[in-house]
Amino acid sequence: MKRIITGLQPTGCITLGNYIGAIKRMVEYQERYESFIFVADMHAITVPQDPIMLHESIKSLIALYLACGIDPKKNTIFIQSENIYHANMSWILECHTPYGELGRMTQFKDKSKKKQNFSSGLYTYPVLMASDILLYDVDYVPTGQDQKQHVELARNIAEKINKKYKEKIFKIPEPLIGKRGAKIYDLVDPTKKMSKSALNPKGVIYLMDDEKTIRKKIMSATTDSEMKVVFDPDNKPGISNLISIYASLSNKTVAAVEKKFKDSNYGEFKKSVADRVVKTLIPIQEKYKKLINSKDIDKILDEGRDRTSLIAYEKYDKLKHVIGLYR
Ligand code: ATP
Ligand code: LTN
Repeated sequence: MKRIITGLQPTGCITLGNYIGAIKRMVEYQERYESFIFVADMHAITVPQDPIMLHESIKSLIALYLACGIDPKKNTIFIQSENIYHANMSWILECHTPYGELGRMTQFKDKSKKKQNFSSGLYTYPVLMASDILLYDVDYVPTGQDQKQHVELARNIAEKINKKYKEKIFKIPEPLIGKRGAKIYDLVDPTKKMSKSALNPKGVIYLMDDEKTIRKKIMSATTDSEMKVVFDPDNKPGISNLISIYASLSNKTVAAVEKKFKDSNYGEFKKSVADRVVKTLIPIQEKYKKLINSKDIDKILDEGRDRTSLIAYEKYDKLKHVIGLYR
């Protein structure tokens, strides 16, 4: 079975965009791949975090993974900071990564522009991500388009080290980017990605929003004056986004959704989208409430930490030996 790994950062509240673009895909992949999924808590501290909020978000994200259908029998679920080899190997990888290459990363350029005193961690962030990936000899890395450049950097680092030490230490991973329509946009400004860190919450559906809030946000989503439920992202970004949401949550194609609503007005269509989102999120929220204080989570995380530490130790130790770091 091919192996995959992905992580989400425990920053802010998880959105419908994160669910459709990342978590739901992992639920589908768990049937086909040997899957590793983790909470990228060390990536989260590349920008300032409140310690209490961060602590709460870590466990909350694990409970959400489970509530969304990530099956602990089919996935290895863990917290990045509980496995010491991620940071240890990241240091060795940093020492093999040209300084200039990190400065070219789009995410770094965007995020560093917004802050005056950003941390060095924001700069080396992609190397830690390379470590997350390369420790496990994965075949694929499911992520959004925004993370593709980071996966490419991981490939470059792996190839460089394999070549330098003339040994196949690392498997070269491939990004697994979701298909078109898997990117969800802000409901108020449908030209912008639906994002955890959006300033206006009206455009963002959070996984924990109650039914009334979900309906209100969808019914007031920005559309156009044409009154045709047709997928045309350039000219009708609002309606196209709602079509994507409906298609993804009902596992239908965009064409099938267009056909289903060809005689509907926007009000009727929006109501159906809202029904579909409510039908998806309310059961997740109920499961989440049961899981968040359950002892099962600790057991799953202990197992995840122990299993991944064994695998990661082997790779880290091999690398140390190859580069001469042993007595
Ligand atoms: P931020 O607002 O801080 O940039 P984010 O909402 O983009 O956060 P991340 O933690 O960076 O969230 O992303 C987690 C995963 O969710 C990534 O794989 C990313 O590609 C995916 N994702 C995030 N937003 C969307 C979206 N609007 N549509 C589809 N996938 C998304
Ligand atoms: N950078 C990613 C989170 C992340 C990740 C990874 C994803 C950290 N390490 C390894 C895949 C594989 C993000 O912000 N979405």
